[in-house]
Amino acid sequence: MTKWWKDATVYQIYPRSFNDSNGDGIGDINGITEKLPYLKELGIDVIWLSPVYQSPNDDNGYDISDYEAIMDEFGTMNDYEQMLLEAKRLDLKIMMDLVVNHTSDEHQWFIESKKSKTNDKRAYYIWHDPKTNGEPPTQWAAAFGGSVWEYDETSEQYYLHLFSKKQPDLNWESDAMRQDVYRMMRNWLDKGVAGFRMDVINMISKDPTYPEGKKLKTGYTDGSPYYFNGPKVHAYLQEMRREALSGYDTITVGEMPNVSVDQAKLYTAEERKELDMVFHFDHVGLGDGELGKWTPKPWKLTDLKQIFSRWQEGLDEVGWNSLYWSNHDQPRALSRFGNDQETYRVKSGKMLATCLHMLKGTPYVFQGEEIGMTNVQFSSLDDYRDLESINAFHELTEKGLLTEEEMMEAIYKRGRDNARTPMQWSNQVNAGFTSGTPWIGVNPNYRTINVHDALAKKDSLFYYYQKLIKLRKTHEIIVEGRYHLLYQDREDIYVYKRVLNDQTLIVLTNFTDQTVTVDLPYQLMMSDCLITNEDEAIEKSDAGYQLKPYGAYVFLLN
Ligand code: TEU
Ligand code: CA
Repeated sequence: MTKWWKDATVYQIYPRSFNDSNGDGIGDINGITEKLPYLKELGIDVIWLSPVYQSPNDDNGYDISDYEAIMDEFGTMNDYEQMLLEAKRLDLKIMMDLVVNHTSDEHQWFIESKKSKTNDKRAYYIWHDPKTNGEPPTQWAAAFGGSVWEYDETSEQYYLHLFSKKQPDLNWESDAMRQDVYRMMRNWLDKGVAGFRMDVINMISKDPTYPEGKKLKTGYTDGSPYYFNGPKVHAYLQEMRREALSGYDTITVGEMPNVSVDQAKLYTAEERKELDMVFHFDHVGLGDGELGKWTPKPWKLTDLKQIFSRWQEGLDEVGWNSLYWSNHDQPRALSRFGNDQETYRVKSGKMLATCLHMLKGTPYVFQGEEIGMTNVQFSSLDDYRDLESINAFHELTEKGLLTEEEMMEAIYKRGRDNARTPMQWSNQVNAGFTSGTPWIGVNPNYRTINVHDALAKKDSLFYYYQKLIKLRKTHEIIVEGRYHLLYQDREDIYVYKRVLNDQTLIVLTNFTDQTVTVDLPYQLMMSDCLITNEDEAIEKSDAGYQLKPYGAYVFLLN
């Protein structure tokens, strides 16, 4: 199969917050179809759609009750097929979110499974007897608060849910369950989708002995060594590739919250026939404290560079990288890694984009990133919608681990709703997202940050992304060049080169609001500048090249 996704750029749509076509306050499929020409203009190749399947929305669609139906709020299967047709006409591919570590507890499989120990769907989920004292098999903490085990009165057993109790984990040990999943995947591929982003796919194989984990601050234990990258995960992915994906020219990316470079090599080495690439979490976890993202500490550029370099070098010859600053679970890229104050917002956004898009791998752009959307601060917890933030607020404040003020500050910095406020299309009411009442508040800065204004300004972030996306198509060195980090100990700049045959690409980025000097041994002024966020050519003094605040340049030396 071709490796068309190597020079492709993927754009992530979080449908609920993208564009509402019928005024009910919720983004929908027809809203997406309407905006496909906008995405075409940006120049992306693939759209990754966060889940659009039938769901009771405990976790905004990551709790699926029917994999073969479209969520009522998002429209109909007919709307979906229209969207696919229109995407095809524009030569845009659609990548679906595959959430098969768990389903909703309202999925027919779980409804059956729960009926009795002898039901033929019982083995589709993970059921365990209580300990002799009635307690659950382990004290493992669930990702969204509380225990991973939920007691079921009817059958007097516990079921496992690594996320919320409305997201029971599927039992991948069941052959029948796996075959049903593969069948479902083939149905979507037959419809014409281009592939899958696989939700927490390195969590599907559990240690069958369910050992107790180490104690956490909350009183629960850490079960993660026993469910990440488990004993059969590679066998399952190879089987999935054989039985669901082979014969289709797909793009696959595995979301992997806990993965090392060495493990990623196993997941993505071509000859092993598992996945094309993975999303690791190393850079988005920078600054995590003892309560993880809820006790954020400042992060260091040298650490970020070390992380990216480890992945660039590690997957240089084996496997392939995916590149991202943000997604629907993360704060906005600019607020997290750049500078979201108006003076430097667009400029630092361009710098971040340069830094990421010149790396080796497939870049992912999260909706709104291309216009420089920022984090939001709602004054009341009532304005938040994400179960992760809401549950953590209650659990951590009730246990006295954080004050309410500290928790709100943490939500402002790292909460998932930062990424989920509506896409800002214009300076009209509700940012042009809906004519009704949006399901989550619009970021009040839509009056200055919106698509309409970005399209009207030649030097906007939007057109800068457009140019970066195009460069990848026209310069093989951006796709294939070998990566080398320069100035690894500097806390202010990220400088690297890419080398292919006799060509060298130099990427210079300043992560600070100060002018800094870099003493490079290259005649940059004489070479081609492929892209920069500055109005002027780079200047050289006796001390070296001058990089202004958040400045970025890319040079091609032949
Ligand atoms: O995310 C997996 C995941 O690890 C995150 O939920 C993470 O725990 C949290 O967001 C960061 O603290 C995937 C989806 O992307 C996410 O939206 C879902 O909630 C989750 O799986 C469950 O399906
Ligand atoms: Ca709608």
